[in-house]
Amino acid sequence: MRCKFCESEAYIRLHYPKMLLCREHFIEYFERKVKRTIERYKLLKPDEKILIVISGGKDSAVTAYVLKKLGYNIECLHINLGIGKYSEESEAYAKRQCELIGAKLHIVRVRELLGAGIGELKTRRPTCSYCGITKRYIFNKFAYENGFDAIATGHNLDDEVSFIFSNIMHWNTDYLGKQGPLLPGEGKFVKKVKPLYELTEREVVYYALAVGLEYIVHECPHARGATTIEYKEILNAMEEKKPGTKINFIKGFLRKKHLFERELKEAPLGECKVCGMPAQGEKCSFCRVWGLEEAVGLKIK
Ligand code: Q46
Ligand code: ZN
Ligand code: ZN
Repeated sequence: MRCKFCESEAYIRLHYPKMLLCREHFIEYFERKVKRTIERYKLLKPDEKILIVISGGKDSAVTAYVLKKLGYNIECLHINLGIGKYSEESEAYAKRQCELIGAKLHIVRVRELLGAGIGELKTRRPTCSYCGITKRYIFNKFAYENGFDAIATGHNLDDEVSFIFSNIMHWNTDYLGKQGPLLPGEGKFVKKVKPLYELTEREVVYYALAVGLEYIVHECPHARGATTIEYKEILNAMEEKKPGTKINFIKGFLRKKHLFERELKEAPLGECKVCGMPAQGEKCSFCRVWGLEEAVGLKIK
């Protein structure tokens, strides 16, 4: 079967819009879509310094690859979580990806920084909960201390739709008012953007393969992704029956987002007495979880 635009063999069949594309034309389509997402939601300005948190997975690698190709000023950060072999492998992939992309890579290792890896800390919190707190703190503080204007993450359309869908199914609507492709910066919180917001997971996988990006396929041993995967499967079945379901769902959500904004429960933020970053109590959740009495420094030496 032939590409819609040339005589070459088709590389991918897109369902919405419906068309067959060869490898070259798919790459072009994908990059144009990222560019349009950035413009439509006013995510980035051409002169901004952007940090991309590279996990070793496909989404962050593709984000870095495309932003670099579109001419943005990017640098990458990999956070080694200290989860045995999984983290070793992730770091190796992150290094290889940044070599291929031609981007500068910074590495922060949780065990070196905090004395223990994720999963080894004695706390009542579930592992993924303090892992999330740790990652968000490190990438925000790293970006803040080193003068980055924005943090770009690899969230794709499927991640966004399944997140919103599952939260609505449980009427966990507290934070939906903050969801979207752009979270503006505020005080010591650096702006966060999602350039792959309108691209499906399938398109991201095909793009990674098309440009030769290798990525980790093993899951973190702490992952309990079953429910997310179930929601993604349900949404994929709906998409198959009615192409365009996902993108229309997300666009409708953005139009109605204001309905959830008044539910945002945001206590005014003070400053953490240990590290000076925004905090709801005396200490920020990161310093609390890790029992810190002294701030960790993330400034590049
Ligand atoms: S939160 Fe949990 Fe992930 Fe951290 S402990 Fe692993 S699964 S890496 S996305
Ligand atoms: Zn073609
Ligand atoms: Zn703190």
